[in-house]
Amino acid sequence: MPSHQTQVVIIGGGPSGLLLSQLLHRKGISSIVLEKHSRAHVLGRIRAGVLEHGFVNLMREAGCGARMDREGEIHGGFRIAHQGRLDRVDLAKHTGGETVMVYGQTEVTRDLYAARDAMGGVIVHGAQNVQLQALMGARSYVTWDQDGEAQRADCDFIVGADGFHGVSRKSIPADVLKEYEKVYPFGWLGVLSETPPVSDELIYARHERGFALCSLRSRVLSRYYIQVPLTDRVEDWSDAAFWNELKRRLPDEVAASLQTGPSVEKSIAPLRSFVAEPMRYGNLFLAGDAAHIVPPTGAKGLNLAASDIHYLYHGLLDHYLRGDSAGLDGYSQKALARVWKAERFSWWMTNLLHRAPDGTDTDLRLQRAELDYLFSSEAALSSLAENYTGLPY
Ligand code: RFL
Ligand code: PHB
Repeated sequence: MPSHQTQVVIIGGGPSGLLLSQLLHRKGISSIVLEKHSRAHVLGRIRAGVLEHGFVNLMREAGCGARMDREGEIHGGFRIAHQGRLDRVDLAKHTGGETVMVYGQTEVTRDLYAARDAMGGVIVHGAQNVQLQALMGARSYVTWDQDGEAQRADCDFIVGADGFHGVSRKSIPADVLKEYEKVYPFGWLGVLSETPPVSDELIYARHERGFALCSLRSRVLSRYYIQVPLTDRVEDWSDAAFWNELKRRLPDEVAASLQTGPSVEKSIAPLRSFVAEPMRYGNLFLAGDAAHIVPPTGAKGLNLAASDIHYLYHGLLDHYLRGDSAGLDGYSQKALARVWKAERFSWWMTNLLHRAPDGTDTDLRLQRAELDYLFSSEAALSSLAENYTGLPY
């Protein structure tokens, strides 16, 4: 069996895994990334669009920030449409100057792949049947099948960055792992279209017919979402039906200026809050979606992956460069403290803006009161802005 030696095996070639391998490589720490799918498949997924400054800084630190800084858009605010109003959340004003960057996860991943290639980073695509071994041993190893041939890599540590459906979390014994989960009774239908965005800033809309979101990737590429029942399938939604429903949920002046076009991607994502504890088991460290999922309303999924990677990267640096394992030992606790705060915020923002299928009139009035309070209180706006731009690492 071909056998490889490395310091860290990273399972999953999504943004978490690629970012960590890039950061480690620049400090002389070796890793192998094992990705189940092809590069084209990974880059075909349309996901996050809003980056916190912490993520932006980490990309720069990884030497991957040039195109993001050139092409990404700085957003100092966003809007919330509700009860016929279009209110603005001034992020910069309420945080003392913090902003977010609008730059798609697809582009982030593309930049990370380019950087890994330029440094000669090892990324194995099409790694099948990945198995994590000897997690409690002095050293661990990972086995997988590549083009029908069994492979093995020996390492000090394994990082499980293989997303929600990956194998890493499932390798932690059930009596050690505690999972917290809340599944929401609706999903998001998303459409990507090669049309100019309807607004310079994102618009989150709360409407009797359900939530809607107008987002963007660039001046010529827009991303829109509408809340749909979990029973809906993508095939149920023609482009025309999507645009029609989106317009009904937006303020008239916004709907009137919406430019529609053929969808270049259309998908439905379920909404879930999920946390697995602990995020470490022996030599295995979980990071990103492998350990936690947030509903996308607060735009926190990818950003939480970045704070995990930040803690893990510094823990590994301290271990390898200074022989100090305190960072690794404290990783799970430190990461989870930030994870739960982002879970809370994402849950709050989801409840604020969605129409629950079993919601009562009382729920509706409470939701309205929450929105009225938000836009009448500097303290409430500051809290929203602080969380949206990202809590400190
Ligand atoms: P990823 O991106 O899921 O990458 C994990 C990688 O691991 C691979 N993999 C395996 N590899 C080897 N062996 C196995 N057994 C494997 N199993 C899986 C997968 O092929 C994949 O390439 O996790 P990562 O890197 O932690 O990154 C997290 C982000 O992708 C995620 O948090 C966000 O995209 C979440 N999310 C959003 N976040 C935001 O901040 N804003 C958004 O607008 C937003 N929209 C979304 C989203 C997630 C979505 N999903 C998961 C369906 C929209 C969608 C539709
Ligand atoms: C997106 O552009 O895909 C996006 C933006 C903000 C969110 C969720 C998704 O809260």
